[in-house]
This record gives sequence, structure tokens and C-alpha cells, in this order.
Amino acid sequence: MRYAGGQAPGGTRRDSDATPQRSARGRLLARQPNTHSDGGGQLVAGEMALLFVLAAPEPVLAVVASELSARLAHDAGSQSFLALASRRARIWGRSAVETARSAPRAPAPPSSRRLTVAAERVHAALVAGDEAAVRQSVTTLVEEGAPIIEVIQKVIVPPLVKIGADWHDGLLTIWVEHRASAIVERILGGLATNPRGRRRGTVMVAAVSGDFHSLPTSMAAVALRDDNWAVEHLGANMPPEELLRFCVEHDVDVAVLSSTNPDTAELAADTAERLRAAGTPVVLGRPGSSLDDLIASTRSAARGVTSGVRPQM
Ligand code: B12
Repeated sequence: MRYAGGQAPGGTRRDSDATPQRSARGRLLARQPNTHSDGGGQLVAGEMALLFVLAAPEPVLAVVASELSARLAHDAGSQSFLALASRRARIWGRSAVETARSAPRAPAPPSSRRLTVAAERVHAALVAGDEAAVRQSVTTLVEEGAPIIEVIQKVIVPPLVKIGADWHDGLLTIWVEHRASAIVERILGGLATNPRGRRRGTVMVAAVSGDFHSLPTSMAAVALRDDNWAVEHLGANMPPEELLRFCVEHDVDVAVLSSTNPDTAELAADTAERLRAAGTPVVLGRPGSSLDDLIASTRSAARGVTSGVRPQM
């Protein structure tokens, strides 16, 4: 990257930039001794605008460049600045555009619309027991840059909620729901990432005795691993006493409880109180609590923050 006027950031002048362009800028400023800062501001603004020109698509480039040059000439009141701006747009700008064109660009992550379409496809595949199709949809989205939490929340959760509702309404048999759950459990296993660098701390994830819904604990475990926590995933149906013992013995920073079965909601809340009383911060998620809430509340709990997003604790 060349810096206009032969100046690198911090004002270090580079010898290779000692060009006539620099003296053109020097002459321009020298002619306006009382408006140095204004003149410099116009130049900086002009150069930022030039950068914009460099990034513009080619068809737009020519039009914008000529408009910009005219505008800069008007503002600076200087034919030499016009010459400088035009020359840079033509010579420096052109080659930078070509360089940018040839460089590989990261594709945009999948749009929200694509996630919705994928959720419909995943729902159909789960009902049909087509594990390969579910895997393909999920893997493609992750490879294309969709955040794992978003894929779980927007592509996996809605089909499960619909399957649960259809089972409740007698539209689906129980084996369709069981088979779909088993597929999701395996897919989630494939999404578990390895923590990078220094972990934020250690979390324990579980559901209490009598709550057989292990999937929400798996979703929480994947999301927390993705957020770089060391995760002790104990799964569903865990006796409260064992959770208390585990947290003390393993120096757990935050206990994460998932509560899905309404019949054990009270036990989950009691367990949370007992864990807190024993010195372990707790976050408790219920149906409808999002994984974004989970991440925010776990981070807050680990910092000992009592305000902010701490859903249903
Ligand atoms: C799969 C499933 C089962 C499977 C569980 C398999 C498994 N391995 O998990 C099985 C067959 C065991 C099962 C059993 C039952 N189930 Co069930 N089940 C479901 C289903 C379809 C999906 C559950 C799920 O994974 N939900 C997770 C996602 C999809 O939803 P979510 O609750 O919003 O979860 C989010 C949060 O929990 C968050 N999260 C997780 N941890 C944490 C922690 C924190 C701190 C935060 C902030 C967030 C967070 O992550 C999730 C994603 O965002 C739901 C449908 C549904 N709407 O959920 C019914 C559902 C939960 N089940 C239901 C029922 C009634 C039962 C049974 C009582 C049925 C019966 N008569 O036997 C039993 C209870 C068994 C027991 N003792 O627990 C009802 C509950 C109704 C209610 N709320 O009153 C539901 C809603 C179905 C329905 N529409 O009626 N079930």
C-alpha cells in the first residue's frame, strides 16, 4: 500500500516515495499557510474517497472517478490537486483494483433466507429418517461460514420443535420422533469443535434426574465448546447430589443446567440454588432460551456479573 504524499502512518517518509506527487502536495499546502489543517483535511478526505474508488466495481469506477476528481478540484481550489487526484485514480487506483480482483475473496456466509430453506429441508429429512441429507445440509452451511450456534438455533431447533408439536398432536408416531432425535444427537457430535488457545474456563452441562431430554444439553455443550470453554458434558438425568459433588471436585467455573421436562422444572431450580449455595455460579435454560443467551449468561456468570442477560436463572 502506498501512502499519499509519500508519508507512511506516523509520518515516516519513505525515500521511494519522494516523487513529484509529493511536491505537488507540498506546494498546495504551502500556498495555503493559514488553512493548513483544512487543506490537510481535504487531502485526507480526498484520499479516503480515492480508496473508495479503488474498491468500487469496474463499471462504477470511471463515473465515480471523474465525479470525484471534479469535486476534489472544487474543494481544494487547486488544479494541481485535481491533477494529483486524477493521476492517482488512474495509475495507482487501477492497479490496486486489478490486484484486488485477482485475490481470492471470502464468500459471504449463508443468508438468513438460506438458513430458513435449510431448516425446511432438514425437517423433511428428519421425518424421513434421511441422516445423510441432514448431515449434508448442516455440513454445507458450516463450511460456507455459518456460525455453528446459528445453524443449531435456526436449522436444527425449528424442525425438532415442529416434530414435537406434531407428535403431541398425533400427526407423527413416537418412532419418527425417536429416530429424528438419534440423528440430531449424532449430527451434534460432529459439530463439536476443539477449543482454540486458552479456554475461558470450565463449565459443566447437565439436566437433572427425571429429565431425559439430553439433546438440549448436547446443543449447549456444542455452543459452549464453540465459544472456547472446556466443557464437562454430563448429559441428562443427573442426580443433583452428583452434580454438586462434581462441581466441587472439578473446580467448575459455571454450572449450566438445561431444563426441558416440565415435571422436573422445580427440581432443576432447586438444584441451581443448591449449587449456588455451594459456591458454583449457575445458569439455567428452559425451552425457548436461546444459545446466544446461554453464551452471554455463562460469560457473565463466570465474571460474577449479576446484571445483563441472565435468562431464567
Ligand atoms: C426429542 C424430545 C424428546 C425425547 C428426548 C430425546 C433426547 N435425547 O433428548 C424423548 C422421547 C426422551 C422425550 C420424552 C418426553 N417428552 Co419430549 N420432546 C422432545 C422434543 C421433540 C425435542 C426436545 C429438544 O431437544 N428440545 C430442544 C430445542 C428444540 O428446544 P428448546 O427447548 O428451546 O431448547 C433450547 C434451550 O434448551 C437451549 N439451552 C440448552 N441448555 C441451556 C442452558 C441455558 C442456561 C440456556 C440459556 C439455554 C439452554 O438450547 C436449546 C436450543 O436453543 C420436544 C419438542 C420441543 N419443542 O422441544 C419434546 C417435548 C419437550 N417433550 C415433551 C414431553 C411432554 C415429553 C414427555 C413427558 C412425553 C411422555 N409423555 O413421555 C417425555 C418426558 C421424558 C422425561 N422424563 O424427560 C413436551 C413438553 C411439553 C411441555 N413443555 O409441557 C415437548 C415440548 C413436546 C410437545 N410439543 O409436547 N422427548
